[in-house]
Amino acid sequence: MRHVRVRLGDVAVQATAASEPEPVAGGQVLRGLSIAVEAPATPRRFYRHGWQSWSQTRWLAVDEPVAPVPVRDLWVFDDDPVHATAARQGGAVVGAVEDAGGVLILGALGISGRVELADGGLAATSATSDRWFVAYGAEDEVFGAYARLLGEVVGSRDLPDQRVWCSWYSFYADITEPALHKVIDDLAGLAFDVVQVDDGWQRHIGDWEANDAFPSGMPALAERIRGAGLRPGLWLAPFLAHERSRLFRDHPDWMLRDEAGAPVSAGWNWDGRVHAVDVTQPDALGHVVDVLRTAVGWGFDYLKLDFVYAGALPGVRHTDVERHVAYRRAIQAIRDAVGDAVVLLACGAPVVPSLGVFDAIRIGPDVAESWENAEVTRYLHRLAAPQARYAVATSVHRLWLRPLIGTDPDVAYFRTRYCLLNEAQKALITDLTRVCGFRATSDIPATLDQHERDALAAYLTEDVEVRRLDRYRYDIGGREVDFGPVASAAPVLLPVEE
Ligand code: 9PG
Repeated sequence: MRHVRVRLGDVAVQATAASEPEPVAGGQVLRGLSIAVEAPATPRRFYRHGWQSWSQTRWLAVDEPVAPVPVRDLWVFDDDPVHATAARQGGAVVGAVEDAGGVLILGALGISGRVELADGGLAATSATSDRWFVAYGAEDEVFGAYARLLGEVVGSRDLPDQRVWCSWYSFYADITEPALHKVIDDLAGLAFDVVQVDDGWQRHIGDWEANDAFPSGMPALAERIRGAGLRPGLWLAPFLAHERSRLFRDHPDWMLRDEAGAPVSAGWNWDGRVHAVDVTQPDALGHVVDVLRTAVGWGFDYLKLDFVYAGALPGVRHTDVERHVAYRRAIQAIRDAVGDAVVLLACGAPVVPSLGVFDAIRIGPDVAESWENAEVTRYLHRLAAPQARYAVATSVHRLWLRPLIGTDPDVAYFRTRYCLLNEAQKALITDLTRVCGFRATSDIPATLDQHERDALAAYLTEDVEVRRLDRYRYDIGGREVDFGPVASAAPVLLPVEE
């Protein structure tokens, strides 16, 4: 490690690295598994980039206190559990500080790393990448330059704008064959591309076969969707095994283990504990790949792969590779098996390790038919829990990913029934889907009144141009939309009472 001087446009900053800086388009590259860069002026804000889809991503004030999630079982849903109790603010792979003159970015040219707010600058470490991009200037320029380089290193994929009907945010897990048939029929005349069947069709988390609510089976459902002129989409959580699944019971040797030999927890959901499949175990990976090949064989060529952070959790693996490398090899094996024509949407996914393999990724937590779950944020410090407000806030801070992958900000709402969002809140979510080029809803046509149905129909066929004006303001078809009041507000996080 040595002290080096890094010239970044008009300024020069001090850094600690293993090498002298090497100039690249838009900035410099520093080498080392551990790097520190001083900001040219006193930082005011820190850009925290959350580890996985749902993880809080935003510009924090530098004096915002660190507020860990006090419940261990929730860590995996919120961020990288390895850093859940870190003393400093930090994020995954890339970070930045903003001062009065511009933005200093420090980002790994690789799939993993941690960037923390340090005294007067940024400090970073990585187990997989010893090359870091550093630049100083306007936010869109430094993030744009980083995205281009990252794309060269990890890859990117193009996805045309999508128009998706997804079952989750109306039916939740209570989907049935007749209910979906009715929706498919009622979607006639609405210009959707995809009908994506979400959670609720499977026997169990891990047992990826149709349950009793789908008596005709999954191929018949795919055919029904295809017959309506739509692309069949299916949700799976292929790296999870519920404690009561057959997968977990029959294949204990396929589970990721901790140092003591116990199966690693991937969280608590579906009324029980879920465990992580060890995707480096060849038979386990072979099984996962078979499951997805089977889903494609049923006729589904749009797959939403959810809770896939489970492939990158810390633990003892069959093959001793870094956890993000394990994840990436597994998703690459899936891509190789299903081919390029299948759309793969990542959800609950470590973001940068998903680039180049997935076509699209959820870039924020779940929306919900209510704006905010104040207890959950205040007392549990959870910004990754389903709530529309933080879904918008996190997604807005991930738009720099757009050149590398399709960006899914979750669904828009056109309905008034079964929805507590007000018109302004619904409009803001809808505008975000326009910026993202990913139009989705779960609204059941039969619950919409004529006016709402017309609005949905127009939304699906509209051709609007979107132009970024600044960090939070966009021109959307001639209207100026400001995400700032929602995206930049600091959440109220109360201290945990002893
Ligand atoms: C299906 C859902 C939908 C949704 C996904 C994902 O933090 N949490 O506890 C948490 C639970 C569920 C969740 C996200 C976060 O939702 O994002 O679109 O597919 O699974 O179960």
